[in-house]
Amino acid sequence: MELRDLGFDPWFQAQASDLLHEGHGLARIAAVDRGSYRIRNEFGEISAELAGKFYFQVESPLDLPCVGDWVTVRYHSDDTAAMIHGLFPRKTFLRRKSAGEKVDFQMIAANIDSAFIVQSCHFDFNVRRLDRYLVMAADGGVEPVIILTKTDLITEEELEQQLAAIRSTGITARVLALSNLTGRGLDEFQQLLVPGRTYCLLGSSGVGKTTLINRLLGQNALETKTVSGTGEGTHTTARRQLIVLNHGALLIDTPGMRELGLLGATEGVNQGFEDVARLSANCRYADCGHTREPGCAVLAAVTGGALPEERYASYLKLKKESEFHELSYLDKRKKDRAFGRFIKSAKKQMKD
Ligand SMILES: Nc1nc2c(ncn2[C@@H]2O[C@H](COP(=O)(O)OP(=O)(O)OP(=O)(O)O)[C@@H](O)[C@H]2O)c(=O)[nH]1
Ligand SMILES: [Mg+2]
Ligand SMILES: [Zn+2]
Repeated sequence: MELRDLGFDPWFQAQASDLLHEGHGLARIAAVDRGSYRIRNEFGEISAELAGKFYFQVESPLDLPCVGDWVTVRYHSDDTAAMIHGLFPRKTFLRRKSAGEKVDFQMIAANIDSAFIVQSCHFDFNVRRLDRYLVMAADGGVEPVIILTKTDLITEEELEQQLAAIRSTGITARVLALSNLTGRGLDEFQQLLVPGRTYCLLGSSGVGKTTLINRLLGQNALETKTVSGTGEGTHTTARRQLIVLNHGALLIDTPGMRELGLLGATEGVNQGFEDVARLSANCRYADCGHTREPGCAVLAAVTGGALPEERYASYLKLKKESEFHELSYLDKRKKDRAFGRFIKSAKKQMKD
């Protein structure tokens, strides 16, 4: 296997001369487990740790390597372990607001070509939540594909209704319905996967993300768990993990997300709502908030029926949350300073 097969394309190649020091190698983060890492290179997967001096460059948790990242490493112990020295810039990323009140981002995965936003047709289906994931993907420059699982548990009519519900909101992402049980849609899914490209599975717990990967691996390589009757999943997948499929596509499995909070930049909101963004080009005022301004083309579209009211409502809700996030950015800086103090004391400990 070559680095190119792991996704090291010309974009990363172009940065390598600046980052790669004599005696160092290149590897991709395959998993993160409480400060220790698994990295993947041409030869396989090994353990790695952050080099002490790495901490000197870290200003926020986002500067730490996450699954999918490319790093420079120095090998030791006969190349069975490594120290991570440098982090490549991220071509794309998936991040979310950390759980709880504090506004801060958490990296989910980096350098993803396509995100599979997975919802189960059964219990889990929710268009508003889909929107949130779509904004998350847009925010990080990742192409989204919607995957509806467990079609075996609903009728064809119900499935048609769900597909129609997605289309009627103006979502333009590709949608694929499948069943891990009957195998419906699996061929089509497999055809989406291109060797050397990286995919990330996102979605609630219990929707069948890991089962889908197991179907592709052709064995029960990864652990899954039966969900309770209400569809309420217990978290089975504990960590994010990069898996190399036989035919060469790279897939990242993630633990289900319980809560999907704020997703980020207003820009992301606009990208998730291209229909609203397009309409707003005709608003009288360039900074129109689309709530009560005279000459607002978005409001006119709602009144005229061209823009569904629910779609408008979820746009407003997301926008509000996003603005809240931006206001809270100063708070975040404060937190980053606290994090800086933590790093400083870690450095001090290393010197002692
Ligand atoms: N009926 C049916 N059950 C499925 C399907 N796909 C997965 N399941 C079942 O759903 C349960 C949960 O599947 P997992 O693959 O563990 O779900 P997950 O999304 O990986 O969950 P987390 O790892 O907790 O995020 C298992 O019992 C699977 O057998 C499907 O298409 N149809
Ligand atoms: Mg799982
Ligand atoms: Zn407007």
